[in-house]
Amino acid sequence: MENMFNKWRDSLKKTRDVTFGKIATYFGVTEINDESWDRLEELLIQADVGVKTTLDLIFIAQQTVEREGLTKTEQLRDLVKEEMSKLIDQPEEPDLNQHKPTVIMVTGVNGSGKTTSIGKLAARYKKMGKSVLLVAADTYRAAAIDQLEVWADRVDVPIITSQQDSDPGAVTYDGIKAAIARNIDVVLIDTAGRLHTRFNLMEEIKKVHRVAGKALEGAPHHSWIVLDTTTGQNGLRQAEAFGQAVDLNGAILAKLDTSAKGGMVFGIKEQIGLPVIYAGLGEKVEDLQLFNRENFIEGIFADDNLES
Ligand SMILES: Nc1nc2c(ncn2[C@@H]2O[C@H](COP(=O)(O)OP(=O)(O)O)[C@@H](O)[C@H]2O)c(=O)[nH]1
Ligand SMILES: [Mg+2]
Repeated sequence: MENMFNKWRDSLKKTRDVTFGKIATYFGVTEINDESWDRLEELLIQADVGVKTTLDLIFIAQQTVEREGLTKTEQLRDLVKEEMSKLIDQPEEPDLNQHKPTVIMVTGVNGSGKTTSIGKLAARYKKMGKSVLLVAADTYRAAAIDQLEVWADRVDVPIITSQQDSDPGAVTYDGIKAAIARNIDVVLIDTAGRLHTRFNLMEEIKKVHRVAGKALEGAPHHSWIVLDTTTGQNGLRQAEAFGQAVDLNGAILAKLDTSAKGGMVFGIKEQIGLPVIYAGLGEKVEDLQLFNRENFIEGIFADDNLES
């Protein structure tokens, strides 16, 4: 698992350099005083952990410091790391054997990483021995359909598409029916993501969700939002808006490797109550990985001076 940790550590370099690494270096030699608490609060907020989560964390840490009589900031750092780890869950790989097909709807704003994540998931599930079918329900831009087709070719899985500007509900229905007819294990639905403030988009997403249930009772079995880590707290507000339209049950955190705002993971759990299931650690197919809590926490606090 050593290599796997290295991948996480490398991908989290920006997050570490800009924020969490500073916590690690700042806390080490001095006594805990008022200034340490202020500094900790400042660093956590800067890291996009979110105000509420930050204040909760500090409250818990202050209680523990008092109760256990801790005096060194070094001890405080370990405590913060431990408490942060408790704030997030270790997800399990979603069970794809419960339904046939398992229908997964993927939402999120334009550019967040939906299509790319779907391509990577298709490859992942195929490798796990599952048959996969893609549905191009982002019908607004011809380029969006093309992009998903490129992934279908690359991963070598079937895709159901329609003409540009056609009804996304109709292609969703056709896609699920085709998957049932072909005995497919997993259906991944790519959706449009124009600004979440647009009423029509939310209505459309609700419709795709509803139509999926008409094509197959209980579908979609999973509804995941893709969040672009570079958007930080803004991304969380997007998730809230999508969450009002459809029942989300998980998040995919894309572009963790290009962002310094990895602290967003904590806000996703606490502010919108969603587990992060997968994380995008890079551009390559295998770079979409099951979120790994331990690698994430160790990665954001890693000491770069100790690297070989
Ligand atoms: N570095 C990196 N780039 C990513 C990741 N996920 C997506 N991207 C890039 O983000 C851009 C937008 O992705 P796309 O899937 O088209 O977003 P969509 O509009 O939500 O479908 C593309 O250039 C992707 O290559 C990731 O995890 N890491
Ligand atoms: Mg797309």
